[in-house]
Amino acid sequence: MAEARTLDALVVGAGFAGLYMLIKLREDGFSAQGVEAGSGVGGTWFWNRYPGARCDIPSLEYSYSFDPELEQEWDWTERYAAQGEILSYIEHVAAKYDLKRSIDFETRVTSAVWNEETGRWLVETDRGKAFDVQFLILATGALSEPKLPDLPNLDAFKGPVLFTAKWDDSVDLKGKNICHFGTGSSGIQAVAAMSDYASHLTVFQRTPSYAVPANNRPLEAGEQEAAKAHYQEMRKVARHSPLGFASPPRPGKAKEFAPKDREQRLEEAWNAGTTGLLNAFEDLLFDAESNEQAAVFARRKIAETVDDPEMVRKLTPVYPLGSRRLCSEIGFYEALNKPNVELVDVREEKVVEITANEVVTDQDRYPADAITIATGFDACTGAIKAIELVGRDGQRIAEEWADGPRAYLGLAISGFPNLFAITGPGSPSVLSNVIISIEQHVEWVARCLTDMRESGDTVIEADAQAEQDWMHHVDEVAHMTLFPAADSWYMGKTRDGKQVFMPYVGGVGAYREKCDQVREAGYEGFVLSHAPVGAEELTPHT
Ligand code: FAD
Ligand code: N01
Repeated sequence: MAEARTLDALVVGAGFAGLYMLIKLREDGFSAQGVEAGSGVGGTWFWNRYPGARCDIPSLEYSYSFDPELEQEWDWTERYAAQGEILSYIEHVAAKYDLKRSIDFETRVTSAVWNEETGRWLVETDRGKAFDVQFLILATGALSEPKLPDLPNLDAFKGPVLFTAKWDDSVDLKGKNICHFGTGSSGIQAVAAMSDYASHLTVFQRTPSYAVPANNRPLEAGEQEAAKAHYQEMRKVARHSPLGFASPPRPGKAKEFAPKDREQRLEEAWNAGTTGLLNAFEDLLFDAESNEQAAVFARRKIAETVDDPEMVRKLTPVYPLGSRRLCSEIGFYEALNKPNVELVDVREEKVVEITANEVVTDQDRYPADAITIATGFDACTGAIKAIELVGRDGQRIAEEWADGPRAYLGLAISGFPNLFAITGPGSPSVLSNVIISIEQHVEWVARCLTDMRESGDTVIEADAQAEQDWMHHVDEVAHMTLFPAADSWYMGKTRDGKQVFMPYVGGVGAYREKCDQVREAGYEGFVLSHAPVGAEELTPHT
């Protein structure tokens, strides 16, 4: 191993989170370096180049808010930006702030070990580079570690196998017979796009999604200018809203509306784009009866769009609307009406084997020139657990989190001092406009580091009891909603198969206030010390 480079901070990941963290650290005068497994910046938007990929939060909101000049100089072309445009935006930010010179690309952090003697992390990479840093900041993404499907004998397949989460856009799928797996947000977008050019497309679905038409369109003349004129007010509303959007849920409980009025409001919300539907009434994620009324509406929309009743049956979800991630679609249901597209429900028709050129089920054989896979991510914890992370007393993160993740405020982990997880488990992260949540975390961490520099504290660590109380609160709040009613990737699993809800559903605004209060109270629930000493000598700041 090469000699370790000494720095104040190492930032792992160069997506929206890592880039902003680097900007803040530089601005605040810390020596910092970024490390990124990919060959470029962008994170999600670098890797997920599959056809149809785009965001489902309006582009004017799914963008950084920290730099008013950036807000004014960047123009979006569509209401919901496509992957390529978001990547160009991130590239623009990296160039504007001259960030690439501070990032090691094509370099993966493989291990990080806390050194009790020095109060620092020794970080190693797959390129033989090492870093000796005071602070380790994991901007590794909540949706960056792909989950591979359990397809028997996939290695035997001779054609291309493409994963949406690591898409190789040099492979031409036009005119090909494609077998596709997975119908979550990524799969739905990819299926709609591929149906236009595949000679045949067989879609293997395990769990149907609720998908709402994106109603994407080019931004109209004057629309962007109007938003830019009051951008900061819009961002302020988003920062203090439940989900990080500029338009919060409409007041009123669905079940208390007369059927005709309820229907009208749902119709308006349906036509407003994906984020509109769950905002149609204030109680859709809390009240089973209200939710079912909206779910019946969404199921009827599927039945009205898809021609074949047998397909409608397979496509109709039975779990509460929004308890799994609501998807955004542009032509997905219409794609299933095309003569070149068929749908297989793998719960009814089990995949038993992949051969050199087919997918074989217990009922049929499906020829394939290519296989495409959108089976999701090891969400919220996967990228962190993939690092050999060793904290105090040899504690290993994979072992510590085997019964579900624990992190105080979703930011810091007891036993792992001077380490911060941007949008970690226990924070609003994936249940919000993620960029709003990223900015809040990055600014909090940067402030914490400057506070420590001023106070002379060199080590900060989450207090175990505060962490336990926080995770209890995360669980309690989740169980006040309908989220736990479905089996979804929001849930982590314990060793004995119990489910643990990972993101914080208490709201972006309330969470921000809590983090600010913690800081104002002298980092309540953290343990700070002036020197690299053993845990038993530290004084809790409670
Ligand atoms: P990422 O963008 O995931 O970046 C993390 C980076 O860390 C990756 O580049 C990865 O290579 C790198 N990394 C991880 N581990 C290591 C390691 N050990 N060593 C080196 N590098 C490492 N959110 C929304 O709010 N709205 C949307 O519309 C939306 N659309 C999405 C669409 C798709 C297809 C996906 C997958 C996610 C979407 N999300 C959306 C969530 C999205 O992930 C976040 O909005 C945001 O881009 C996350 O940024 P990040 O920097 O936190 O993480
Ligand atoms: O992943 P997913 P994703 N055969 O986990 C199924 C964001 N995002 O990449 O649930 C057939 O949602 C699996 O079934 P089950 C967004 O936050 C946003 O699509 O395990 N199917 C599931 O249905 C999103 O939620 C956008 O029973 C198999 C599906 O594959 C998150 O990223 C776009 C299977 C995976 O769905 C993840 O989305 C894209 C098998 N063997 C992503 N194994 C926007 O538009 C699993 N499945 C904003």
